[in-house]
Amino acid sequence: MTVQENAYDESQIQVLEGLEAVRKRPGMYIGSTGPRGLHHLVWEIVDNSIDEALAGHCNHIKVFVLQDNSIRVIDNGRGIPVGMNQKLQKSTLEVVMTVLHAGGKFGGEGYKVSGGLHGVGVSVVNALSEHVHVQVKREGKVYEQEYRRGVPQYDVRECGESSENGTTVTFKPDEQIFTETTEYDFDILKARIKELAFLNKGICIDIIDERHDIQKSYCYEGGIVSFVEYLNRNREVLHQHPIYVEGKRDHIHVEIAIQYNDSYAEQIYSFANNINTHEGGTHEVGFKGALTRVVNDYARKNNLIKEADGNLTGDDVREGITAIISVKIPEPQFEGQTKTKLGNSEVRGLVESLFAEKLMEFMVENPSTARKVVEKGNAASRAREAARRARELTRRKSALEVSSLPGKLADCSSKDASKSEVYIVEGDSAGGSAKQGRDRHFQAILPLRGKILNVEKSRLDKILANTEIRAMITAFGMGIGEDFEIAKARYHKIIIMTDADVDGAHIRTLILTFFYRYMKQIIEQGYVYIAQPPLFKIQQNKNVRYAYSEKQRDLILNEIGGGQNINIQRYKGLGEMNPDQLWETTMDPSRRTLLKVSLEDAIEADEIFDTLMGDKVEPRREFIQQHAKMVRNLDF
Ligand code: 28F
Repeated sequence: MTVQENAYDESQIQVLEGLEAVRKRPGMYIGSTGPRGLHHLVWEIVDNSIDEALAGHCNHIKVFVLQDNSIRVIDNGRGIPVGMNQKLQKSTLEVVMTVLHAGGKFGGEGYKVSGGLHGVGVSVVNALSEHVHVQVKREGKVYEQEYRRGVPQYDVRECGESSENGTTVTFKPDEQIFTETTEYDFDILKARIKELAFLNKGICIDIIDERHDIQKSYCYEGGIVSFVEYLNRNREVLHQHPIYVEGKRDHIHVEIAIQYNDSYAEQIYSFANNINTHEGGTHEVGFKGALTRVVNDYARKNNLIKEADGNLTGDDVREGITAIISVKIPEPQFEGQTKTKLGNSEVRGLVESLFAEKLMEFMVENPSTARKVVEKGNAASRAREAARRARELTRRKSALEVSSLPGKLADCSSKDASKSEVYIVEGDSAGGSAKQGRDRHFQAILPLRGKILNVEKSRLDKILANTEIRAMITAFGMGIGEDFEIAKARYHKIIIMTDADVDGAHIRTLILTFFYRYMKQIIEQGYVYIAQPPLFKIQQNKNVRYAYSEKQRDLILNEIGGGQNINIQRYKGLGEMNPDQLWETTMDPSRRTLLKVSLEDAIEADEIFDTLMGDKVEPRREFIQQHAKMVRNLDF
C-alpha cells in the first residue's frame, strides 16, 4: 500500500514537472506561440483521430470552432482506453492526457503514423490550454475528465451510457501562452483538413465554424487520385484517369498518383506521414529516378526517340506533370532547414522499384497515353535546347559589366546587394517620376512597358525572347532556370510598383507568376515586395496628407473636421504623382509601407496562379478581387 502511494506521488510530481517544462518553453514543442503554434494544437489532436482511422477503427472526424475560439474534435474510433495503468496507478486516459509522449509509446510499434513533424502528443495541447475536457465513449459507457493548464480537476469518471464509441477533445488555448492571438483562422483549418481528407482516402472530415455559421465536409474515396484530379481541374489533361500506384513493404506504405496536363509546369507534392515534405527527400528522389528511367526505356523500346538522340532528361519527362507522392512509415527522419525533407534511405529504392514496375505496366497497357507522354518529353527536350541558346543571350558576362544591363534600367550606385533595391515600375511616365524621385545611392528603377508575357502559357524559349522579362533577368543578375543562382542577386529588395487599379493588379500578378515559376527562391528568401502608393491626397491649404485606403481617408477627414478649403484628389495612377510626392509617399524607407510577398503554402499559390492564368475567365475575376491573399506578411 505504501509503495503504491509513493508511486502515485512520484508520477504526479513527474507530470507536473513535464507540464511546467512545456509551458516554460512552448516553442520547443509546437514550434512557436504565434498563429502557427496556435493552429498546431488542432493538428496534434486531429492527428490522433487520423491515426485511429489509419488503424482501421474510425472513419469520421468532426472539427468544431466554438464561439470563444475553443476547438472541439470528435472521432468515432474505439475511444482512448480508460482502464487502470498498473505502473502509474491511474487511468490510461489520464496518462495519455498528462504524460509527455505517452500517446505513441504505449501503443507499441507503429501506432502513431499521422503527423511526426512535431508529433508531441495531446499532453502538450493540454499543458498549453486554459481548459480541456475529454470524453470517451467505450464499451457502452461514457467517461470524462477535465484539466486546467494540464492539471486534472478530478479523476476520470463515468458520466453516462452510450452505444457508440469514440473520443471527443475540447480545448481552449491559453491566452497566457498565445499572447499574440488566440483566434482561429477558418481558411487555414479548412485547407489542411481538405488536404488530410485527400491524403487519407475514405476518412470523412467535417469542419464547423460556429463563430460564422459555416460548415464544410471533405471525403474522398479516391484519395490522392482525387487530389491530382483536383489540382488539374482547370487544365487540359493528356489522359483522363490519373496513374495510381500503391504498395506496402517492410511497414512502409507508398502511394503515388500522377496525371499529365498540357501546361509546362511541374507540380509535384510529396508527403511523409501526411506532412508536406517541401524539401523533397528520398521518396521524391526514388519517384523521379523511376519516372525518367521508365519513360526513356519505353521510348527506346518503341522507337519513339531517334537512335542518335540522347535520353530525355528528368525535367523533360516532368513537364506538365501533376503528381502526389505519399508515404507512411513508422519512424520518419525529417531533415533539412525546415525539417521537411525525408531522410530515410530505405524509402528511395522501395519507391523507385515499386513505381518503375507499375508505370511500365501502365505504359504498355495504355500505348496512346504513353505515346503522348513521350511526345511531350520530346517537345520539352527540343524547347530546352532552344532555351539554352536563348539563355546565352541574357547571361551576363561578368557581374560588374554594366554595358550588358538593360538600357532602361537606372541602376543605383551601391554595389552592395544587401543594401540595394530595384523598383519594377509600370509604364514609362511613372518610371520617369521614380527615377527623379529616388535615392540613387541604393535605389534602382526598371520601368516596364505595358503588359508582360503570361509565363503560364509559354515555354522557356519564348519567355526568354520577351524583352521585359529579359530586362528583369539581367537587371537582377541571378540568371534563370538551370543557371539560376540566388547568391548573384544584385538587389535584396525587388519592389513591384504598379497602379492601384485592376490593370495594375494584373501586371503585378503576371510579374509574380514569372517569379513564382522561374525564380521561386527570391520569394522564399523574402526578396520580393509590393509598393503601396497612396490612393488619396488630402490637402487643406498648405497641409498635405496621404491616405492608402478609403477607411484611412475617412479617418483623416474626421480628424481635420469640417474645415474649409479641403481638396481631395484620388490618384488613378502613379503617373499623377510628381517625383517628390512619389518619394514621400511610396519610396522613402522611413515613411513607406512595403508588403512582403511570401509563399506559405505552395499548393494554394499554385491554385492561385492556375486560376488567374488559366483560360477560364470567371475564376480569374474572383481572384483579382481577393488577390491580396497571397501577400500575407506586413513589413514596415
Ligand atoms: C479527438 C481526438 O485522440 N482519438 C483516439 C484512440 C484509440 C486508442 C488509443 C487513441 C493506448 C494506451 C496509447 C483504443 N483501443 N481523438 C483521439 N483514439 N488512442 S487517441 O490508444 C492509445 C494507446 O496509450 C485505442 C485500443 N487501442 C487503441
